[in-house]
Amino acid sequence: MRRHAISRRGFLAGAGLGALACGRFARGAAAPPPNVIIMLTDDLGYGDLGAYGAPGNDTPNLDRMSAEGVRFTDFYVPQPVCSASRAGLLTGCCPNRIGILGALGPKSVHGLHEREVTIAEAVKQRGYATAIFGKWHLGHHPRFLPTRHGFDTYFGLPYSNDMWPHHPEDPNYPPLPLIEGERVIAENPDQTRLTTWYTERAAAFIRANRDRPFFLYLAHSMPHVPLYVSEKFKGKSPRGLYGDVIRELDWSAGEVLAEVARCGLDSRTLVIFCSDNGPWLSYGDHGGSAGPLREGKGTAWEGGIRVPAIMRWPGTIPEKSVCREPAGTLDLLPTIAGLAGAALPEHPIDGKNILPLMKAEPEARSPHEALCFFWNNELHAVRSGRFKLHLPHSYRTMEGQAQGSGGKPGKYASARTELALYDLGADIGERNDLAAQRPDLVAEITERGRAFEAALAKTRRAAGRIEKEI
Ligand SMILES: [Ca+2]
Repeated sequence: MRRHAISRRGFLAGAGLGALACGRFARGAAAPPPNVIIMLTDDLGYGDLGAYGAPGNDTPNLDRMSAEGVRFTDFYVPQPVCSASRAGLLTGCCPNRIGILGALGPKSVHGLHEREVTIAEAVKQRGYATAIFGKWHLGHHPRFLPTRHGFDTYFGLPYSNDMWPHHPEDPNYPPLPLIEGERVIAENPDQTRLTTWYTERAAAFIRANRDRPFFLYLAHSMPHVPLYVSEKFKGKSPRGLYGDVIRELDWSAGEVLAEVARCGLDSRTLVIFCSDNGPWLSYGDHGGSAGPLREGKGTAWEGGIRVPAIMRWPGTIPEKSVCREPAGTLDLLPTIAGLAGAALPEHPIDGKNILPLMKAEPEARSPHEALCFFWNNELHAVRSGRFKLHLPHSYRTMEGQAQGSGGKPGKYASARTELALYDLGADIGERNDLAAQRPDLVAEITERGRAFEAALAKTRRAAGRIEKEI
C-alpha cells in the first residue's frame, strides 16, 4: 500500500494535478470516477425508516432507495455521539485515534487537526468538486472549518442545533451561527428552514457539477433536538413532530435522487444514507426509535452504535440487496478513495475497503475480525462475527425513568454492565448473556479488543488546538 500512500504535503501538491485530471474527464479520454453523495442524519435511530421496520409510511423515498440498492443490517458508527462519529466517518479513523471525542461546542478550543485527511481531501487528488451542506461539528474556529479540510463549499451549522440560547436546560449558550464559507451570515437562524436550505443547495451543487466528478456531504441537522420542520410537512405524520421531521428528511433524499436522475447521473453516482448515532432516548417523543435494539445514543449497546445504512448505485449495486456483514462509517473513506482512484493517507487509519460488501457480492465477508467501540478513550465493546462482548463499564439508561416530552428531556439513570457476551445473530436485543457458557469466546474476543486498544494507543494523534480562543 505504501506506493499508493501520500502525505498531507502530497495532497496539497496534487491539487493542481486534480484540475488537469478534471479537464481530461470532461473530454471523455478516460472514464471519470463516480460521484459520491453521503446523506447523514443526526440522531436518527435504527428503527426510524420503513426499510428497517418502522410502522407508517414516513420514508417512501428512502425505502425506494433501499429497494434500488443495498441495505446494511449491521452497520456501525465508531462512537455514539456527534463529533466523534463525524470525525470517524470523514477520516476513516477511530475518533479516539485523532482526539475528537464527544460533542464539541462553542467553548471548544480544539478541532480536526490539519494533518488529518478527510474524504473531501482524498478525492480532491482526483479533481472532485466538494461541498458540505449542514452540520460540521469538527471545530468551529476558522482553522478547523470544512474549507480548511478539502471542501470547496460550506453552508451550515458549526455544531449542534441545540447549542443556542433556547436550549431547554442551559440558557447560557451564545447565539447559534449559520456559516457560509468561513463567514457567519446569520445568528439563531430559522431552524424550520434548515432542511430546505441544505437540500436546495445540494441540488444546485449536483446541477452545477454534472460534468465533473463531485463529492457531496449532506449532513442534516435534523432530527437532532430541537426539532423543526417546514410548514409543508407540519402535522403530516401520525407519529407527531418527530415523524414530520423524518418525512421532510425523506423528502430531501427524494429531491437529491431526483436531481441525480435529471442530470443523467444515476449510473455514475454512489449515494449513501446513514445516521451519526442512535436515538436520543431521554427526549421521549422528540427522540427516535432504536427498533429492536437495546438503549440509544451515548451507549455502546446496539441502539447507540448500529445505524441504518442504505447505498444506491444503479448498474453497480444490485437492486434489493441486503448485507448482513459487520461494517461501518469508518470504511467509507478507504472505499471511496478506492473508487476515486485516490491515494490513502500515509498515517494509520482504521477503516477498510468494503466495496465487495456494497456490491453485495455473494462471497464477500466483513474485512474486520473485530470492530472496537470506545466511549472517549475507554473500550466498551467488541463485535466479532455474530458475537459482541461488553467489557465492564457504566452507561446511561432510560429504563425505568420518566420519559421526556415536547422537547424537554427526561433524566437518565446510571447503570453498569459487567463482562457480558451476546450472540447478535440470535439475540439482537442483547438480553441473553452467554459469558458463563462461552469462556473461550470471551477470552478470544477480549484478546482481540485489548490488542487493538494497545496498538491504537501507540499511534494516537492529537487534535488540532488553538492557543487561545479567537
Ligand atoms: Ca448525533
